[in-house]
Amino acid sequence: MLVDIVTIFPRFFDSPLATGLLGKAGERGLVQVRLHDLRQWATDRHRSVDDAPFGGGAGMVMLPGPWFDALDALEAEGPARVVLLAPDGQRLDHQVAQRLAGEPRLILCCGRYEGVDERVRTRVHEVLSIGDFILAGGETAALVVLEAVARLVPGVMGNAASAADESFAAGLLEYPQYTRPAVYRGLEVPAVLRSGDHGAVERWRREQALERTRRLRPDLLERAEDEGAGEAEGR
Ligand code: JA5
Repeated sequence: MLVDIVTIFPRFFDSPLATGLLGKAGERGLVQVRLHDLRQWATDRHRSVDDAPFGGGAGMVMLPGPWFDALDALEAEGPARVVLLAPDGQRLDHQVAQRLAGEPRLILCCGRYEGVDERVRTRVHEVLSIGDFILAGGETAALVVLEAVARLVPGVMGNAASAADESFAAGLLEYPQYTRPAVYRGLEVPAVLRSGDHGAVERWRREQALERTRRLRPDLLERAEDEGAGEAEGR
């Protein structure tokens, strides 16, 4: 997968792209990320990418020109799914991440200031949000999208992660995890996990995942039911 990121802060992505899963995916050529400074498509001698809003009001709005020229240049290289990060977008979830992971190429557009000129939206295929809060710009949201998507690209992660993904895709939270020591400051690891009875461990984990989901995220269970993932409840 190829991911083009357009931003006025390309260096924002340096450390995350060099680290951990994204670093390894880049090294292995499974997820290639190219960073583009929006200012390279600015046209005045100050390389401006923003101006005051028509109608007045606080702050600045990103100019349409640099965005249209950036997308003209990048799309001339070939087809890509163009995504704008903004608080009014579709909420990112596992299903959206899976859909994007199947795309051969994404262009992630990161706004700053008070946002981008509305006309830029005529050039994007979809708008995504990572939650109901305001950020200083789209970069953090783009990074969240990138990490959620990259780990679903075939070959980026091993089988253990795939199994956990299936659990989330089925609409359940993960079961509780423990490692050594068996007793830490008086806090005990549940006996079943040390019993050696793999069937009992399996049943306990499923029950815990279900109980935890019911208690903390009942909305996930309702959705799993709607989608016919009833086997999660033993049906
Ligand atoms: C703010 C100029 O999904 C949460 C998001 C908040 C936020 C995003 S995405 N983009 C911007 C922005 O501010 O461009």
